[in-house]
Amino acid sequence: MFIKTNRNGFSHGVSSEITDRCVYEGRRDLIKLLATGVAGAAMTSWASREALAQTAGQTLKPGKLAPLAGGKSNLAGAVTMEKVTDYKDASSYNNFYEFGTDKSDPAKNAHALKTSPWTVEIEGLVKKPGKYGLEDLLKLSAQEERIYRMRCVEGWSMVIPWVGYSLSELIKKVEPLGSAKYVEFVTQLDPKAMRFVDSPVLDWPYVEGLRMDEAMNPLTLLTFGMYGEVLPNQSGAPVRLVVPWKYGFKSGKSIVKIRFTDKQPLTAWNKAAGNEYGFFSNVNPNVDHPRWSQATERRIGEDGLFAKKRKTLMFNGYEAQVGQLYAGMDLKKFF
Ligand SMILES: Nc1nc2c(c(=O)[nH]1)N[C@H]1C(S)=C(S)[C@@H](COP(=O)(O)O)O[C@H]1N2
Ligand SMILES: [Mo]
Repeated sequence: MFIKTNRNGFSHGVSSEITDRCVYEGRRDLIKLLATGVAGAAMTSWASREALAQTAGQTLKPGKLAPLAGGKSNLAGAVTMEKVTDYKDASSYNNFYEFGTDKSDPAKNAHALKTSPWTVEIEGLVKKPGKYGLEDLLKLSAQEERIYRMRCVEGWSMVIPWVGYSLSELIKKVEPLGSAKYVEFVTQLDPKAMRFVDSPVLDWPYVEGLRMDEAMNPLTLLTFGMYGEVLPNQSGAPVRLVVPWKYGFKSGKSIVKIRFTDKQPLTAWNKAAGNEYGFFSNVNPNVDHPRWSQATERRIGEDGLFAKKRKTLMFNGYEAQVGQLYAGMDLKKFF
């Protein structure tokens, strides 16, 4: 099945739920005004009132972790006016199989992970390989808060304010060779802290990969925090990837190695069940998982009696930003 295309080669059917940048920046201004106590006068438009209600109830209520050093709140990239998922849900309903396969296991067990000191090794087809300390990575570029919609292959979704910067910033600094076509992400394997890694569910360490152009897309976020704080361990502390147009498993947690290669990386899920989890794994309502439909999703926090399932959006709603990466590709074949 091909994605619907227009004359430019890709569809611009953007969800009305995604707002443009100026609306969002308006929202940020409102928060600043709120801090100085003059918000009332500014609350004229529906959007502002919506934003205020949302922000007051959500983003200002993080967890109890340290604020993320250098984390800024200037929004960039695709943002959404959808209700931000409660911090409590985002930090207690997780997939991090190294700590158990139940959604509540990571929050219970991931505290055992030692996240400091932490280094990320850059290797492979790159001019500036080496070990980069977390502090160096944090300082490498200005961080931004970005609210991204996340979609898991199992059919649930969340809306989370992540803090980090485009992975492309790091990639540009380490100068990959022209022969580098893919980026492989290797995550932490610490059998003492990760009690589930003696199970054969996956071939540990958890490995993920992106094509170079996907890794360079500005939406791909090297992520250090969420809700303005450092990442809780269960969310992939101290550094993870967030690739919002792909199913959640492409967003590797607790990354220790970034390798530039000319071959498509063998990823953990691809090895475990290649017929179910393809390398691309773009969110696509038209391509079902062999065992279930991907046409709808359940937003975590909305699972009350009357909560409707939502229709899954092509590329998770980021089609305008990433659709051209796949122009001409048969997405049923390259799922
Ligand atoms: N190292 C590692 N990273 C991982 C996983 C994992 O099991 N181990 N699970 C993935 C899956 S399936 C999803 S849906 C997301 C979940 O991220 P969240 O818990 O922050 O929502 O993390 C991804 N990254
Ligand atoms: Mo997932």
